[in-house]
Amino acid sequence: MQTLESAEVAVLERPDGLGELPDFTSEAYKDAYSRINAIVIEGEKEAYDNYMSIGTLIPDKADELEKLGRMELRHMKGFTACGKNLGVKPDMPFAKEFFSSLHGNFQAAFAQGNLTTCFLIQAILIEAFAISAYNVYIRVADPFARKITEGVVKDEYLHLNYGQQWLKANLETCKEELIKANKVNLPLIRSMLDQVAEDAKALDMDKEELMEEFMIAYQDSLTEIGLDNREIARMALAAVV
Ligand code: PL3
Ligand code: FE2
Ligand code: FE2
Repeated sequence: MQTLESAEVAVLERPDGLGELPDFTSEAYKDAYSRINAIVIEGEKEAYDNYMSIGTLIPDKADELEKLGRMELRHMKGFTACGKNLGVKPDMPFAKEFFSSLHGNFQAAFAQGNLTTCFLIQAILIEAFAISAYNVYIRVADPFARKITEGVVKDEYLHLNYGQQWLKANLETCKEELIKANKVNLPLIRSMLDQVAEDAKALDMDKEELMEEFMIAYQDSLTEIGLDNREIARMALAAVV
């Protein structure tokens, strides 16, 4: 596949009119992209596995969950193409390590049949993290990746919504577990964001913007699930204390 070379690339404007897009051919950009691209590919692959796992715990919803899972595989392929298009090799061992704590917590919850924690980790925390990252990335991505990411982020809202609906329908019995699982796992998302911030910056993605987008998706989803403002504030505080 043909890759981009500096000489061929004209300076492009951001779609939001806030200046120029980064130089997608620079070594600094490609180096950071090798880790970010791997994180996204690994995240989509694990999302597929997680929805398939959740499906085994709710047999009458297994078909729906498999549909969500298959969307994640499409996302994975899309982001793989984005890396190829820039001539970048994704650093997959880095990405596996990046997800290992959260992955371990999902696996432990799944082994105990703890659907509340599984849905919180995959459908709320990971999807809100993905939504925040993709929304910010769309503003600074190369045109090829922007198109792909715009399609993906629409699906991620469906996934967030799916988790919300399940937690909402079961809130009476799962609220305590939800709050407990959030206390353990939201700090992991926070530290993942801290770890990725420098590489994200090299792609012109601002950390505060990422946090802002995350908080919007996260708090909206807790509201939708049926928690009140005080409960949401308490839960969100787990990210800072
Ligand atoms: C589930 O649908 C998706 C799981 C992926 C989570 C990825 C989080 C990404 C954080 C990295 C920030 C940069 C994003 C750039 C996008 C190519
Ligand atoms: Fe996805
Ligand atoms: Fe998703």
